[in-house]
Amino acid sequence: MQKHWWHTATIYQIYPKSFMDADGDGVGDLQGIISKLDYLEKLGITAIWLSPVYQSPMDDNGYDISDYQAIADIFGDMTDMEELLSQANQRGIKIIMDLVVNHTSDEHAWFIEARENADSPERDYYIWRDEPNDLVSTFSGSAWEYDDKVGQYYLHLFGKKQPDLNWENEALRQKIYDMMNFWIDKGIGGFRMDVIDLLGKIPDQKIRENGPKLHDYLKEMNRASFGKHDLLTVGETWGATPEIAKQYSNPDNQELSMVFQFEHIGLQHKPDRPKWDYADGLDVPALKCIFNKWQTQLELGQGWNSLFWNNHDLPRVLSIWGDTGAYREKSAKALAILLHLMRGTPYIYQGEEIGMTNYPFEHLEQVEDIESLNYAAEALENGENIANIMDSIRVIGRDNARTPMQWSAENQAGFSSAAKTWLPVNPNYESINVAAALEDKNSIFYTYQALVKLRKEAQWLVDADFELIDTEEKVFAYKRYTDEETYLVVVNLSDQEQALKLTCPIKETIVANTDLDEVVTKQTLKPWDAFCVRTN
Ligand code: ISL
Repeated sequence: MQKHWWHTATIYQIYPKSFMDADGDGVGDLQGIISKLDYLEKLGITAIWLSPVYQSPMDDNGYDISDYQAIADIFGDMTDMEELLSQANQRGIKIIMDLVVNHTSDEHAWFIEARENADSPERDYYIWRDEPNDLVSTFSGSAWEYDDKVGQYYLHLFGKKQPDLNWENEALRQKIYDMMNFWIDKGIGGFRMDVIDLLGKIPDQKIRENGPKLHDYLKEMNRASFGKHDLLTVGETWGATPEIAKQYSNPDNQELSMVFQFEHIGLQHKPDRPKWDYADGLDVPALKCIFNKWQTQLELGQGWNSLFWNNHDLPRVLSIWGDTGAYREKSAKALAILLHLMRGTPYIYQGEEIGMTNYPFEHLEQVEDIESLNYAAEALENGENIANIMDSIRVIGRDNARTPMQWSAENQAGFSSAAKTWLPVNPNYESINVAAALEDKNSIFYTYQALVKLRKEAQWLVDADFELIDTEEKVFAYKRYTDEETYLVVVNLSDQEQALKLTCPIKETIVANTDLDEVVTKQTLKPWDAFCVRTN
């Protein structure tokens, strides 16, 4: 198998509005990110996945792009972007840009032209129909919006201000590849591809994900842009199975480096229910089955996994699956150890490395996220009571991940000098913040730092096979083994003691959040105990 830099990389996701505000307007910006590169270098990450910083009316915080080759004023300008690239590269950190090409903003010049001029090439860049069908938007309501000027409906699988692009149009595809090359020429490290599995949609047949031409488009994109460079490409694919993930990530297919699969995230809500109908607690046996399937079915050389608990659309993992009370630090380390020692490329979402938690949202007025707001409006219309709606938003809403990064115990958590930030700072910032984490040698930060370093140095993390070990229900244990070495990872995913039979002698401790001698003597795991050892 050809080795790439991303096989041993850990990626750090930045949500620009919430990372660091340098100009004091209450919103994060590029200069803010630049000012924190030393911190990221200390963490050791190889690349930053930068959520969109392009020009945008910010209806969906930048996932609604009005110019792919310009920077949003709130974040800075192209000079700041170039400075970020060069300052990051000097520290050995690559920048992965977010590629949002399922849709644009309705304020993109293409859409404006498409609406105004029936004869323009741009008209066919979007998807117009005389009559809507019953496709619904991910952000509630019909996926079709009537346009007065055109006298037809356009498709929007997300917000009304996010019209879907028509990938059947060859000229449009070429424009996208040109735009990708513009960024590649600037020296970026790759692309994270927003809802990439929707590109092959056939709205008339109500096919959204995994349409028949999807992989042809990706092969074409690969040939026309990143294929000639050693870049990381990761597709967001909610509908991927291991079989589908191999189609994307098998090197022979020349499509993408890897995809984000969301099967484990599906455990956050009740089966076959909308995400708002969240599940109580973590179904550990189901989680084991899912990771076992992905780890064993994406064989080395035939596909590659990405590993994540968090992103900007998800609740904070500690709040939904970990412990935010007495075991906050321990459960954060346990979850990190579980994830980072599997095969794949791990992703850390800003604040995860210090154990940030959900925000205690109480009123709808505190909510900014379009998905949550549209859901609330629809649910209220259907007679749902506001307390239940707020309960769902508090547990699973996207703003939980988007409150400002907590840098210190100072005003606004050191994120901004503004009196009011775009989303409020979590009241727990006085104890949960970067400054405190850096001072404490036992903090979550240093466990992440150790895992990132291990990922860079330990070849077995790439090569070794994975085998799930049968244990107590709430214990997640697996082996990673090569011909020469065997590693054992054991994680207690509960706040109860668990019995453990450790039969092999321990040759070396790789990482642990607990006193291993005690575990061995008592053959018992304390709440949230986690470790990795080499057993031969
Ligand atoms: O989290 C989700 C599942 O209910 C959705 O909110 C989310 O829209 C979906 O995961 C797709 O996400 C991506 O595309 C959206 C954007 O709002 C998300 O932030 C982005 O990650 C539209 O561009």
